[in-house]
This record gives sequence, C-alpha cells and structure tokens, in this order.
Amino acid sequence: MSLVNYATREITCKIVYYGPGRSGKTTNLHYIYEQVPGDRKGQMVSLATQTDRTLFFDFLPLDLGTISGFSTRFQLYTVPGQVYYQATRKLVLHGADGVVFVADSQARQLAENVESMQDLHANLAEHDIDVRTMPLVLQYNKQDLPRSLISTVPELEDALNFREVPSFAADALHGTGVFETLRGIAGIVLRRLSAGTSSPPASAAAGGR
Ligand SMILES: Nc1nc2c(ncn2[C@@H]2O[C@H](COP(=O)(O)OP(=O)(O)O)[C@@H](O)[C@H]2O)c(=O)[nH]1
Ligand SMILES: [Mg+2]
Repeated sequence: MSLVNYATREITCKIVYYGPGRSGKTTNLHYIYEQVPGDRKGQMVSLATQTDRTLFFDFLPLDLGTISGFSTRFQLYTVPGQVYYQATRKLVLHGADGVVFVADSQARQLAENVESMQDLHANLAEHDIDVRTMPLVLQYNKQDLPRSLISTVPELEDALNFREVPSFAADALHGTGVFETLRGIAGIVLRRLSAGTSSPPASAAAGGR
C-alpha cells in the first residue's frame, strides 16, 4: 500500500525487516542509515517497548529512478522479534509493500527462524494479504560466524525458502549483503508498482488529485 504524494511527486514504499529476535534487523537498518547522505534521509525514529524497539526511517535512494515521473522514497521498519510483541509486529506489517526476512544463520537458531517465518505468514493472513504475492526476500545473516556454528545456505534455503524468492547471504555487522538485500526487495516492489499501479501517478501528471 504505497503512498503517493502529489505535492512532492514522491511515492513512498514501506519495507518491513522481519525475523526472530537478535537476527540482525536493527543492525541492517543502522548500516543503511549510516550510508545514506544526510540530505536524503529523515530522522531515525525509535519507538521503545520494554526490552526492544521498533525502529524506522525513510530515505530517498539515489539510484532507483522514477515511476511515471514520481521519485520513490523508502520507509524501512524493523519489528521487535520476541514472541510477546505479537501485536506490535502485526501493526508494523500493516500497509507493508515488501518484507525482508532476516534469518539468523546460527544452527541453534534454526527453529526460531522457522517459527518467525510461520508468524510472518500468520500475521499477513490476518491482514488479508496473500502470502504468495507479498514481495519478499530472505537474508541469511551472520554468515561471518565460524562454519561450525552456522547452517549452510542450502540448509537455510531448505528450511525457509519454500516460495523460492531471492535470498542473500549477509554479515550485517560489517555491511556485507546489506545493500544487495535492500536492492533485491526494492526491485521487486518497484516492478510491482510500475506494473500494477501506474495509473495514480499518470493521472496526477495530467493534473488530477
Ligand atoms: N557476527 C555477527 N553478529 C551480528 C550480525 N548482525 C547482527 N549481529 C549481532 O547480533 C545481535 C543482535 O542484532 P540486532 O540487530 O539488535 O538484532 P534484531 O533483534 O534482529 O534487531 C547484536 O549483538 C549484533 O551486533 C552479523 O552479521 N554477524
Ligand atoms: Mg532490533
């Protein structure tokens, strides 16, 4: 559910970073935030819950181009992963245009990843969103950890990627794979927007509201 701002000629897309607690969602957002020049990004906003935070900021990427003359602004959100923040996660997913599922590659976290993926599906279903059509990419994070501690990418694919969506190995702590993941989801969201909803910007360009 992207927002179209006719005054600034911008389309805003909402991307939610989803996944189990401590998989590296906040680390992804901080890395991206640091890399975006100051004049192209808004404030990093943090909504504190007791032990974790919902974070978001928006920015205008340099290299993603325009749709029907509108530039595209991205709003990135993270959700708290802990089981008891179910209500927050559901709220943050509302109106999402795309989801990045950040999995923790540590072998001992495999069950948590699977549980969180099921939780994502359940929450999307509650928003009446068809899980199979929601733009989604997976990130296998913490691939920098010793081989003996992490699952291999094929193992993670087997456990999590039944839709066979694009997936990215990452080390968000050092930034490896972070922008590849973001470009992956942005590309899918924008292709979908220009294929499906080119009419609102087009009518605006003709003077409509
Ligand atoms: N080794 C390693 N640690 C990471 C990576 N990404 C995040 N972490 C660490 O994992 C912990 C949880 O990260 P955080 O971003 O807060 O997870 P969140 O709960 O998903 O937001 C922190 O101590 C991070 O420094 C990574 O790619 N590699
Ligand atoms: Mg976090």
